[in-house]
Amino acid sequence: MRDRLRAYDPEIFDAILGEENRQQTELELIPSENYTYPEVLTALGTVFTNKYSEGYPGNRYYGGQTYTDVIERLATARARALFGAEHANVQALSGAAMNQTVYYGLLEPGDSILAMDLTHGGHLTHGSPVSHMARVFSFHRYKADASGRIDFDEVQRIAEKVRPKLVLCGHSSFPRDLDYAGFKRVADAVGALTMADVSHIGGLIAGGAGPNPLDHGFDVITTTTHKSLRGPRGGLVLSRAEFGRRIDRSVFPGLQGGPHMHTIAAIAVALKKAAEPEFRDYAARIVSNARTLADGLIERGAELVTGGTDNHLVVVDTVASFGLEGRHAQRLLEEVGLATNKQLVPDDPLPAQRASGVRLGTPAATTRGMGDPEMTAVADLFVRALRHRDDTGERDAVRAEVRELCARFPAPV
Ligand code: DSN
Repeated sequence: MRDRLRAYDPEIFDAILGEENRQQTELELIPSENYTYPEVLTALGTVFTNKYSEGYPGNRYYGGQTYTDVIERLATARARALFGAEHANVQALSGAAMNQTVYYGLLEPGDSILAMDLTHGGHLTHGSPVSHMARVFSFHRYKADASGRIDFDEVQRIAEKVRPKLVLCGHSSFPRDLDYAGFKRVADAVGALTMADVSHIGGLIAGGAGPNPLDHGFDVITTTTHKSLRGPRGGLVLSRAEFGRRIDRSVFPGLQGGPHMHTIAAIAVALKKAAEPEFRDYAARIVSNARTLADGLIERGAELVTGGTDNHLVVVDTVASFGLEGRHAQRLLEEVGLATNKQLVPDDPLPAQRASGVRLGTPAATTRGMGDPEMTAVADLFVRALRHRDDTGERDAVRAEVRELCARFPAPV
């Protein structure tokens, strides 16, 4: 099959080879990225991409659904079992659609949503002013303190003022565990629903390495499937049974058309993998690797947002640590083979395209089999790359060490 593509479209084929080589020879430290399983890639590249399946198993708009129903039933059953959810929808095309379906399904336009401040780790789809969601719903914000603790008396004061219909927690750049019971108490006090977007930490929850909001009575959790879960790009909406029908109708016909059944087949495979005992070990190693990486960075003088991590990521304040804007740090790191991304820090005075920090995460490095010694080495390489940015010899040495580390721990690409 690859030979046919190579012969027919060498430009695309060469770009695929180039990307495979980049993923193999660079160290992926972007916390939202990972290497999926070969079995998932196989399921993705199948004839299910040919099929339209609007609707849900047993109730579709088109015929020919014998096998699509098989995979969607398996995917939803596996998702429910893995997260302990009463209802699962596996059709959301990815994270943004996934979160929109919850807002549209459970709320009315104009309703208030209480969500985390974006510079403190909240996400674009949690009502960033540049998103369409901010034109439809009224978002209000809470923050964490410098250690990452959330003051729930303050959250409650805000909630009493803005009377949210939904209390939303979750993050794309917050290195600490959240106190889900605290959010639930606030929501109950003002009669709001609760939603946690656990996209980054879905794999940690599935593997028992992080708290599960559903254990604290949350109404809905959402997670993308391609981050710590190691699946294909997609989204899960997991909820209490009473919201299942509203969520399903919100996904289809509310927001989306035909589900991507090849993706759903691949999600089902990833969920089967995540239920295996080895995945618990993997999830635990993601967290222990992040702690070792954080310790190594702190020992070398880097300043971390909240001073450390409980999960899979760390945020380095590169302005405070190295006198470098995040965008410049990202470029310098990429030049030596360390893939990171610039990141706002709490109350960042810089815009997102410049940012005062970078975000690092351990899911992909852990997939490569790296452990504590390698995380300490990565902390060292990271600091040397930024501190000795004007020293060509040192930067060449760092680049060579990154390549050697990647060669010793091959990525499954
Ligand atoms: N793009 C993902 C992330 O990097 O966190 C979520 O939007």
